[in-house]
Amino acid sequence: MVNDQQLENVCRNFLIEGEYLSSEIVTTGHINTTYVVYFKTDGEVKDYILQKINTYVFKNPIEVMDNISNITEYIRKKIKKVKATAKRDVLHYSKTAEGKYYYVNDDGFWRCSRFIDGSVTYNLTSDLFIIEESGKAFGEFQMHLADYPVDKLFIAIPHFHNTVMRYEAFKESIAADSEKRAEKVAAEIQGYLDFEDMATEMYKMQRRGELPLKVTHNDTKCNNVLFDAETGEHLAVIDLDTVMPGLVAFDFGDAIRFTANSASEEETDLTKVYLDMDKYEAFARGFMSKVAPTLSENEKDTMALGAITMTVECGMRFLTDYLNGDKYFAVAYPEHNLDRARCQLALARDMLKKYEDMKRIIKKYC
Ligand code: ADP
Ligand code: GN1
Ligand code: MG
Repeated sequence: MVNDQQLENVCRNFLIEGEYLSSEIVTTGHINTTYVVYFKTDGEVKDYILQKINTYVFKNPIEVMDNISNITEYIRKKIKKVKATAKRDVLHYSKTAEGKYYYVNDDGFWRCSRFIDGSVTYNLTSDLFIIEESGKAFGEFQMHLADYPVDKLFIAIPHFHNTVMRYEAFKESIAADSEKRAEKVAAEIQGYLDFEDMATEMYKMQRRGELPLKVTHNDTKCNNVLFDAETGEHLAVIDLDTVMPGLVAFDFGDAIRFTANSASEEETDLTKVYLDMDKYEAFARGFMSKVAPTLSENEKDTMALGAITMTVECGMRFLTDYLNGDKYFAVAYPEHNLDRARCQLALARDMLKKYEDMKRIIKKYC
């Protein structure tokens, strides 16, 4: 943890003026460390988001920031063609005196953006309007970047949604068993191994040329969209570190596993964990309203499989991290990653039961 003095110092390096008031830590994300900092300028309170990038996860943070500044600029230009201002629709990062979008000190690698006025995020919501809006937000995001020059994209985390490699890493962690935790979680390990054929199918289809790579977000949790606090309409899509070539259905699926879960990703009472079909349909309606016209038959047919794949992949990543000693995801207690892995497994199993219904709903919105 860094103190107020240190946070203020970082902000000054991003040329923020005025009187430093206070800060709060934001704990929704599992990767970066995020603070809201408040300043007073000309009698007005202004808030900023200050983030310390996790350089264990993002090994090339400078390239990641180049990506993000290029992407946000690209989206800003598109929005400005149809709207007077893009202020609340896309992130705006601050520069240092040297014109850089990052600042490095002994504490780490920092970036700073304007807090988007009147915005809120949700970790869990039953409001179907909000859920449909989040579908529209991620669908629109893909459409904005549909013609983005792919060769300009830096690959922040190679093989991010390569489920074949994710399974290999999982099996290596089981074999190494560095924390002596494997025996205790044998049932969960078997549960994930049972999904291997299904959860690696789409990656194999892509390799065979049956599914195209497009510019995707790759981390489509509901808390990576900002919503207008009053109207609930979607504003900016945030957390752009993982924008890379990927499968459309993986963006759909990752959102479903988070947003259409009846419970939160952290739920430990597994009787509360299931795929909520109303939430599923609301997200599908929003997302498909933006992307459906651009999809091939294979893409449409694998949308629901994308949800099962992302649920299995995410849960297996939590379990892998648990076996490795919790090095990747931030944890609040020793069994945290195991609890998260159990929650995703319960959800994946419920999706399997509802698979035909999930596919039927996609067809309805194609
Ligand atoms: P992480 O990679 O750790 O998930 P995020 O970039 O998603 O980090 O930020 C974490 C949280 O901080 C978000 O879920 C959101 O609540 C808040 N947040 C981030 N950027 C902004 C912003 N520009 N305006 C308002 N809230 C923001
Ligand atoms: C991480 O950064 P955050 O909390 O939005 C992770 C995602 C996982 C998610 C699970 C770069 O997302 O891949 O799906 O946790 N991001 C990275 O909650 O690994
Ligand atoms: Mg996030």
